[in-house]
Amino acid sequence: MKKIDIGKKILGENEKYALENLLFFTKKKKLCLNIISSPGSGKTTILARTINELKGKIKIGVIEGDIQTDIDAERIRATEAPVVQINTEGSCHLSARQISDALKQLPVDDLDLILIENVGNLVCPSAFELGESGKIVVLSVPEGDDKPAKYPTIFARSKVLLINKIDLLDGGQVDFDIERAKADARRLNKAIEIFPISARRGDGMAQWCDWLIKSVEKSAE
Ligand SMILES: Nc1nc2c(ncn2[C@@H]2O[C@H](COP(=O)(O)OP(=O)(O)OP(=O)(O)O)[C@@H](O)[C@H]2O)c(=O)[nH]1
Ligand SMILES: [Mg+2]
Repeated sequence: MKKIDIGKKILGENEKYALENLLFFTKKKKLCLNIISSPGSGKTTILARTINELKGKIKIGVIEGDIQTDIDAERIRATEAPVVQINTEGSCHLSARQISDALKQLPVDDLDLILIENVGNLVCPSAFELGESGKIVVLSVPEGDDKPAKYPTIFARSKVLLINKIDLLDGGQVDFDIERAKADARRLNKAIEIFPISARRGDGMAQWCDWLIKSVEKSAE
């Protein structure tokens, strides 16, 4: 009996669209970042705060990926940034084809930066390239400082690690050794940039936004 490797087939189709997306972003000189984390680590909160802090400096469009609902797109719409919601209907990650379709609904030529919020999951989205310029991994302190060691792939593949909810470290409500998380992430990925932030209170947002501005400028060269 002939064995069909379905996993390989899906990746093959995904890689074709990912390459098309990558060429699209390169040709248009746009930066596109794929934001990946566990559910609830603060991706949408970070996106909304980043958009508001960069108003007048960088024009940002957003692609929201969720299994169901347009709750996150509504939160982004409140910032007045253009946004497209994708519902994956059960799938634990976005696909490059979904991004290709969503791009047709965004005013890409008027944007400097496209931010993709992937489905909340630390594992599956790291295996599916979307054609993005880079991945951003978010780890929030209540999840524990051992996550880079336990889920290495996404930390090894990301350009930036945002350690979010550092406001919760005040008063010792949460045990999280920032130095341990940083050291483990750097062991996996020497080049990774790390920004400890609080999307709620604003700590570290200036450094993260500076990195975004510089990266957008580099893409536009
Ligand atoms: N204390 C604190 N809470 C935060 C911070 N950032 C986000 N939150 C809270 O964390 C919860 C989840 O935030 P979201 O932004 O919805 O997280 P998400 O990663 O987009 O979640 P999914 O899209 O469901 O994966 C919300 O109650 C936020 O208010 C932060 O910096 N500090
Ligand atoms: Mg979200």
